[in-house]
Amino acid sequence: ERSISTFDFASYHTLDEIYDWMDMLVEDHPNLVSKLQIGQSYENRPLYVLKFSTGGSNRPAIWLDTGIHPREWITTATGIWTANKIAEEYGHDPSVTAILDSMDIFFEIITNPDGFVYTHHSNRMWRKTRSMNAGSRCVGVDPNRNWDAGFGGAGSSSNPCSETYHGPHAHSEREVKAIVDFIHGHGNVKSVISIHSYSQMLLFPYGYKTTPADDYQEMIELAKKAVSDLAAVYGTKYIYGSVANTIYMACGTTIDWAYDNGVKYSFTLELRDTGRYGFLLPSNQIIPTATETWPALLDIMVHALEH
Ligand code: ING
Ligand code: ZN
Repeated sequence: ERSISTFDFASYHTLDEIYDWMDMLVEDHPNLVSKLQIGQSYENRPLYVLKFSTGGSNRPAIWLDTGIHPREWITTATGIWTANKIAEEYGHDPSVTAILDSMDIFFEIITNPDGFVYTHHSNRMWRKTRSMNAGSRCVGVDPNRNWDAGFGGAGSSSNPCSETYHGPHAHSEREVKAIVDFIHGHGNVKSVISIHSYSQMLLFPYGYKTTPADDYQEMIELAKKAVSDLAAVYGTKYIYGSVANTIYMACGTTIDWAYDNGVKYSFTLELRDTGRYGFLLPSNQIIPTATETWPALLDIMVHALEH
């Protein structure tokens, strides 16, 4: 019998297993969770988003995504645990309850399904989409360099064979365009949290320039609180700051596009670890990683609720 109670949150799963889990979550929480399709991938897979909502119409919303870079398996696994946690805690945890009493949460767990499948059967280290590049034998575009925010600049490549290839034009990738259209169409998204791994960082705009964002002070204070609450769980240390000043210049990223399009609280988390296992984080770290990340996510979501 299919049941959420037998789903193993401590293991990495295939695309089909995760799609089945999504349906189970919806079945178990029909008044809270629904599944939307916001588009199709290059290889025509559905792009599903879990919607957590207690009603209203076009409530202010929080967007979360995991797995935009498919080799970052810990992000997808953390996304599954976190979505389940949100569903379980509504009506119990006061912060989750307050958030969902006036906001909606949209969660894209498998943001790059073609790449995710590719990491399972061909190349575990795949980062990009799986689209064909005209005039090149190399496949794929970096979906975190494809956004219309400083598109094509420093920290992205015009070479289709590069891991950071920005693509032929902004939003060329269906997986990116689907989110752009969704967020624009929604019009009331207050926070975007785009989850990557690895390096244990909490990052915010900008990546395409080193000048501080207008809301720099507010973001740095929120980030400081979030990493401190994360560290309080198991002592895991995160650093925080703007992308350009903390990790490197990066143009065409999700959070810069979101911020420049009116989403004030736009953050990226880079989950465990700092390089010992890197993208191949052992599955016995899934639940600890998700557990410590949870208070940081709540801090950002509560802040978006209160501001
Ligand atoms: N790191 C991110 C990357 O795309 C990042 C870091 C996140 C840069 C958000 C800019 C904005 O390079 C990984 N590991 O993907
Ligand atoms: Zn990434």
